[in-house]
Amino acid sequence: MVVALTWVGIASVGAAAQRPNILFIMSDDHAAHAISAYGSQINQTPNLDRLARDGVRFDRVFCVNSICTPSRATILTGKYSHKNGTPVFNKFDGSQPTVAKYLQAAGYYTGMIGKWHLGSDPTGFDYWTILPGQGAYINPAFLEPTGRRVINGYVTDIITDLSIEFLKNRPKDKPFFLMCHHKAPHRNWVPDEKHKAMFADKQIPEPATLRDNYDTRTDAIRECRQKVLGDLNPNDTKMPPPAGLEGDALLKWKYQRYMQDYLACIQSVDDNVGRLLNYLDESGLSKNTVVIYTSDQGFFLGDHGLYDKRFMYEPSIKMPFLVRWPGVTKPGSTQSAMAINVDFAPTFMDLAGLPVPAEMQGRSLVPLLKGDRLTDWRTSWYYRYYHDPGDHNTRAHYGVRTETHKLMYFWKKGQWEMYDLVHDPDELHNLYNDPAQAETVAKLKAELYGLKKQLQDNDEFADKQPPQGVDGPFNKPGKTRQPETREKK
Ligand SMILES: [Ca+2]
Repeated sequence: MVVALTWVGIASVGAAAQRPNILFIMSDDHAAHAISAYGSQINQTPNLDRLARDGVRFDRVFCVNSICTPSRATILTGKYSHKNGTPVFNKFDGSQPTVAKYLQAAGYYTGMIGKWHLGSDPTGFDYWTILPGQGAYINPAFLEPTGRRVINGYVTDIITDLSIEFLKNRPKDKPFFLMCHHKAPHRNWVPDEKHKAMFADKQIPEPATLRDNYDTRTDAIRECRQKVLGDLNPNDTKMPPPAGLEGDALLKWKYQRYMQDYLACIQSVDDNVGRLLNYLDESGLSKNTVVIYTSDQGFFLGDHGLYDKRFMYEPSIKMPFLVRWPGVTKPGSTQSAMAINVDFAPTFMDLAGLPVPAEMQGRSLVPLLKGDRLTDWRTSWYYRYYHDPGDHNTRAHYGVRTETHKLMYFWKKGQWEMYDLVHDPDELHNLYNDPAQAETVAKLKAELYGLKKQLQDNDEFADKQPPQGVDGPFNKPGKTRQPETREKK
C-alpha cells in the first residue's frame, strides 16, 4: 500500500514537471510595427527581439474586437464577445468558465498581475493584484483580495517587480501560469524620466498614410474622432502646441509629441521584458517556460491619420505575438498562418495537456508552435466591433478577413468597404462599388455570413449594449495601506 502510494506520488510529480510553465506577457495597445523584430522603422526593442530570435514570430495574429476589455474577455474565455457577454466596456461575468480556472483546477499555480480592466474581480487565480480600471502610470494603486495598496514608482517597473516576486514565492511543486499585463503604452502615454529623455529630441519617421484623404472610403473613417490632427488634446501632448501652428505643421508637431511619448513607454516595456527574461535565466526557469509576448490589440501610429484602434484596418487588428518555447519553437522562425485572440485560451489548455472545451471557439496554436504544416487551418476569420459611438465616434462594424481580402460592413450605416490586401496592403482603395469586383464581393459576403452563423452570432448586442462597468469608482472595501516604495530588484 505504502509502495503503491509512493509510486503514484512520483508519477504525478513526474507528469507535473513535464508540463511547461506559461508566462504570458501582454501590453496594452502595443502595435507590432513598433517592435524592431517586426521591422519597425521607428524604434528598437532589443529584448522583444531576443524573444523573436530565440523563438517564433507570428506575423498574422488578429484581435476579433479591437478594444481593451473585449479582447481580454476573449483571451480568458476562448470565445467571441457575443458568447462571453463582454462586447464593450461592460463588466465581465467572472462566474463563467475561463482558462485560468481550467489550469488552476488542473494543478497550475495561477497569477494575474497588472492591468485587468474587466470590472469584476479576477476568478481562477491563486494570486492576483490588478490596477483599478485603466490604472495610473505613476505611483499606481493596486486592488488585491485583501484590499487596495498604492506602490510608489513607475507602473511598468512595478508590474515586473511583482511578477518576479510571484515567480520567487510560487509553490515549486506546481507549474505556473502567469498573466503579466502591462498598462503601457496605453493613452495618455506617460513615460518615466529615463525613457522620456531618450525620445525627447528624436524625430520619428512619419507613416506613409499619415495624410490619407479617405478617398473611396465610407463615412466611418471621416466621422471617427481618433485623428492625430483633430483629436489629440493637450492632455495627450502634455503641452499646448506652439503658438501659430496650424494645418500640416500642427499635424507634424502632434505626431511627434504622440510618438515620442508612446515609444518611450514601449522602451520601458522592452527593458522590463528583458528583466523578466533575465530572471527566468538566473532561476533556471527558462528551459521549461513558454514565454509569450503580445498586446491586447494593435494601434494606429498615425496610419490613416489616426491613433487608437477599434477599426478592422490592419494596424488596429494586428497583434504582436512572439513565442519562445525552448526545444520546441525553432529559433528565429516565423509563422504566417492566420491566428486570432480566440485561439489563446485553447493554446494554454493544450500547453497544459488539457483537452480544449467544446464551447471554446478558437483552435490551439501548439501545432503551429511546433512548426507543423497544417492543411486544414482557417483561411478566413470573423470580426465584430460594437462600441458606437463610444469614446471616439467609431462606427460599429463586422467583417471578414481572408488571406487576400477584407470585407467590412458598418451595419448602422448600411455601408460597405472591401479591400484587396495583396495589391493594396495599406487599404487605401475601397473596391466595394467596383463592378469588376462584384464576384469577389459576393464570395466574401457568403463567407462572412457563413462564419457569423457558424459562430452563432445572432446580433445579440447589435442594437443594445450593456452599460459601462470597468472604469471606477473602485472604493473596494478593506483597508488602504500606506504607499510603499519597493527597492529596484
Ligand atoms: Ca488596449
